[in-house]
Amino acid sequence: MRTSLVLPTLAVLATSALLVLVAAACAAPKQAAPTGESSEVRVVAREFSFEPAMIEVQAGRPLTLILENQGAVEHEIEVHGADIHLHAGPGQTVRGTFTIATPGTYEMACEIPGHKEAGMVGELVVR
Ligand SMILES: [Cu+2]
Repeated sequence: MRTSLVLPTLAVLATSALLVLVAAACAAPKQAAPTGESSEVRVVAREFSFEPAMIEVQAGRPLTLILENQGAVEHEIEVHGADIHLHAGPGQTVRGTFTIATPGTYEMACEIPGHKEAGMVGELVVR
């Protein structure tokens, strides 16, 4: 007669244990962002500007630069002093990941003839 009592008790215990596990999983804090996480910056190019015209990033950290060309002609981003160059045809979006080790203020410009002079310049600030 004892088994008829023991079995339901075990079933209840097992269910409770499962509920505790599920609750613990739900309450677990969100995973912290790993160090060295890349940052993503989107720059919109059109005739004849960059938006934003100033980008701020952290030295030694991967930067994914997205160039979205909303203009009617091709545009590019070249960062002088850093090995960054992206080129996008009209309506195109291109991306590249770069890491700049040295803090400083770098000039970025569209090097399509005449575009820089027309206002396609900006600054990349590395801190
Ligand atoms: Cu341009």
